[in-house]
Amino acid sequence: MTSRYQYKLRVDVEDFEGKKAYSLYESFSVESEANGYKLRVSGFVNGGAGDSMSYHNGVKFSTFDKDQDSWSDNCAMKYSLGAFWYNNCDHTNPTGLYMWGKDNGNLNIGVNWYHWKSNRKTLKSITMKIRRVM
Ligand SMILES: [Ca+2]
Repeated sequence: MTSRYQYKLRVDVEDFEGKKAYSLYESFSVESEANGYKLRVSGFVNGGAGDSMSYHNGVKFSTFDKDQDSWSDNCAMKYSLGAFWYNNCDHTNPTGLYMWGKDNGNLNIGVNWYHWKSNRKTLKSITMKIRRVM
């Protein structure tokens, strides 16, 4: 998918109090459909948000109807309610529910970035941008 060139990833996070931070990853790629769109992300640089993506490195992409996560159950359907590179299950959930800053309950259903605001606090936005480097 992105294997022909090399890319870096920038993630911007924002909470409902207007605070912002970011994280950079010097290398980002996604493997082919045959490999389950496995995520390759490395080279973390801290822009204040902390590293909540490395936990997702090396896992396949999961959706409600395609469980490729590391949990015995289905993260997308039973825990995070999104679609992402779920492991067991997530440190960030950018496609989770928009909850206007309300806390997640015992699940992780909202938009969150664990290493910035914990997995309880839901965020206003998480923006992921990639840029070709080679
Ligand atoms: Ca599973």
